[in-house]
Amino acid sequence: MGTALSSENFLRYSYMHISIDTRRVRSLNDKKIGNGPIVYWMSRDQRVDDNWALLYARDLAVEYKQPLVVVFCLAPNFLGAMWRQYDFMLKGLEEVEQRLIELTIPFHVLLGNPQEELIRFSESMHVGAIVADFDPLRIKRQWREEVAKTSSCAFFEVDAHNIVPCWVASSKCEFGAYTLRPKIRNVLEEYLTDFPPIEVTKQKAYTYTKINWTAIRNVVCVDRRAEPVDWIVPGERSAKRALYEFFEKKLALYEEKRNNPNERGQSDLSPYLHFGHISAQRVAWDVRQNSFVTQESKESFLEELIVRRELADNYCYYNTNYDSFDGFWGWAKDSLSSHRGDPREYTYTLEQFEHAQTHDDLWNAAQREMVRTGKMHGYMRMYWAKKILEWTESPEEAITIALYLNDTYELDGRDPNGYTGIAWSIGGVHDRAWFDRPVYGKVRYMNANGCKKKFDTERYIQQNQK
Ligand code: FAD
Ligand code: FO1
Repeated sequence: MGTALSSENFLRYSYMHISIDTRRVRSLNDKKIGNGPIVYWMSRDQRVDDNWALLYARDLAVEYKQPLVVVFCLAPNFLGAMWRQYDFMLKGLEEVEQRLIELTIPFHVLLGNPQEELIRFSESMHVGAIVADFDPLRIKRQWREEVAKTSSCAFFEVDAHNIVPCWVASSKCEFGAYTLRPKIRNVLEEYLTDFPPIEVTKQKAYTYTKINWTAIRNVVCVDRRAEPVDWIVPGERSAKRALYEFFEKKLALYEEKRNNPNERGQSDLSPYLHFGHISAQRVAWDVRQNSFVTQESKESFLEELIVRRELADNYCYYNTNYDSFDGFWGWAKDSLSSHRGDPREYTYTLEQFEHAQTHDDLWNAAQREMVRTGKMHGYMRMYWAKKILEWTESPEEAITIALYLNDTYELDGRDPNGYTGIAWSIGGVHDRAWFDRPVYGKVRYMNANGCKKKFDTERYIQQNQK
């Protein structure tokens, strides 16, 4: 578990020109900053602008008069990601490289296991300190803890993803949005600020060999069950364009349209937020500055962007069982277990789900939308996951199938939002108990009639025939 900068550390750095709020920073080992380059280990926040981790590494480099270097450790097979997600991510990283060349900041992509590759790299370069960005996922925590323990230099973690740093917002797993919201609101004004520009003095001894992206593409997971999609362009520049397009065309009607799968009323920012091509703080800051939209439209969007998203990080950070039945609250585990023996009117195999071969046209349409576009509409994700609970033999099987399909086809998959969305749908996490019913127990039930009352389901089915 990281520690906030100790008072001694804080004092040691307090004279530094720090452009970030040091409550975003935690030291993960007790090593001193050595006499060598400062490395930003980019992982979750794959962007140059509006990146608190990069800004902190820059501050250290300036203070210690050391070169600044950015490193990305590329895992050839990350949590079952498909070519769809790798293609999106690698194109975004190519743009990161172009931006870093303009700033004369060397960029290295290390292939393989970070615990080995990053250690090897930092030893060969006699690195003075490593700055990592925060990510609550188990695999990332293992990576960071392993490197922090093994490395001979100082190791810091910066929450560059959340507006209110995860460990500041709350020190425990929250029951729901209603318990986290006031904690975020209490400190939001301290953290929801604009960003300083990432200016660096041209690094004198800068020599750089461009990365061979073709060679890299040839060694990562090329499982093509999920092909790249063409409706969204990866990278920092396109993410900013998408944000301003959302402002112009959709933010004003977000509250009204966001839950209608026949309208494209959502922002479509989740792939960019997932890969860190844009900062949620940038989005929130610019929404706030936007004077063309009513306050309630802004509030409705900021509730999802800030409270719901940070609640997901809270769930994954403070609940190590975030991707399993054991992570559910007690009432849900008891209730679902008491209905294990209930007869299921329909049951389907993973293949039948994956190929949209259920009896339910609406569910099949949602599955096809996800496979075809890499982004199922947010409202349909709830219905989609709940029906997997209804049509499998156990909640454990339901979670396994939902996670597999979500993370195989969604561009924004393998994200705390996904683990938490599935835990909400199948295990009632962050939701309340409802009246008891077969199979679901007290977990909220959803059915096609409920959808019909909300939107034209026939039209959605027609739009997603293939
Ligand atoms: P908008 O409505 O424009 O919202 C803007 C941003 O707010 C989103 O990008 C997201 O960061 C945040 N947000 C919105 N709704 C939620 C929510 N319910 N929970 C957490 N954050 C939210 N989101 C993912 O990023 N990856 C996933 O793999 C994922 N899987 C999900 C699975 C299920 C079963 C459910 C119920 C939800 C899942 N979500 C997931 C959450 C949500 O559906 C998506 O974040 C949203 O649909 C993304 O589209 P958007 O960016 O256009 O959303
Ligand atoms: N993060 C990395 O640091 N290295 C990777 O090779 C990597 C691959 C990857 C592939 C698909 C995907 O959806 C995410 C991937 N990530 C990788 C993690 C990503 O950057 C996000 O940090 C987390 O998934 C969100 O918490």
